[in-house]
Amino acid sequence: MPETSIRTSVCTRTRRRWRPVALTAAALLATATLPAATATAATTAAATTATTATTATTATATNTSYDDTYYKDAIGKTGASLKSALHTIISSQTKLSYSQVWDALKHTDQDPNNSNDVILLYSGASRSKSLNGGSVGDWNREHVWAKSHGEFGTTTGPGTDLHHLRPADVQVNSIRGNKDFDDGGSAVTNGGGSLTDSDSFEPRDAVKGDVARMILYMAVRYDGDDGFPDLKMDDQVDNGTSPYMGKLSVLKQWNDEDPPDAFEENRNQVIYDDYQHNRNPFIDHPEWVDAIW
Ligand SMILES: [Ca+2]
Ligand SMILES: [Ca+2]
Repeated sequence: MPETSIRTSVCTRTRRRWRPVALTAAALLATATLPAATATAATTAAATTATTATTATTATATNTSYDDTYYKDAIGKTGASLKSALHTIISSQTKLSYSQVWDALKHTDQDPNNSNDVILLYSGASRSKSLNGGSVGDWNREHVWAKSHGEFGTTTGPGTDLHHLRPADVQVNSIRGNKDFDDGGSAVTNGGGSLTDSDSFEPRDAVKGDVARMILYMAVRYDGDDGFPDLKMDDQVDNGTSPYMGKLSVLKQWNDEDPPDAFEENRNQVIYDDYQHNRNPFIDHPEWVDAIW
């Protein structure tokens, strides 16, 4: 389901279309231009999500196009040997400077319905590409694996890796801070349905799986063999500046509940084709999450 289509389902669920006071002008525009087929897909996905709330599901491959080439040394493996094979595969990459990340995000996260805008990760809002910056109303470069977890900063490396960098509203990004991910909390102001409490952050439903797959990519890609910290998963929410991120059990659940959609698959392809030339294996093969962890 494209990130923008969540607004359609919200609009539909309210059944109060004569008074869409909560919808922004951008959301209304996106809704108006959404293809009927996408709206149907959104409805189907919503129904699927409702089902998975009570039924355990297992993620399945969404893209096997690279199995005979890019992933050939990983196919058939599981556990630590799969993780090791994937680490070797995805570590071959081009690296960007932190300033180059601005222009790359304008490409990878472009609003499918408005080429002048990017979609903001947590809020789901569509915002002008030109509003990149650090002021209220701007969007900035969110490190989904908080850069303080391992203190890798913004020098070229994990701090500039597009696979976990996303446009985010400056204020929402500040609220997320360096919190680990977990369910629960109260609504984040302008957070698009995201929740937070004192020690964790829960993104809106439409990007829960995206967040999980970004975090797990980082844990596989950065193993301490390139001068940067060995990033690891744990099941805690108080990791602070240690090179850990949690909660693994919740992220695994989010991976199952929110499978890759066209927006997420497109940005993986754009990063592979035009920027880093490596892929996030968990977007192509979400089932590899359970195969490793
Ligand atoms: Ca919490
Ligand atoms: Ca998603």
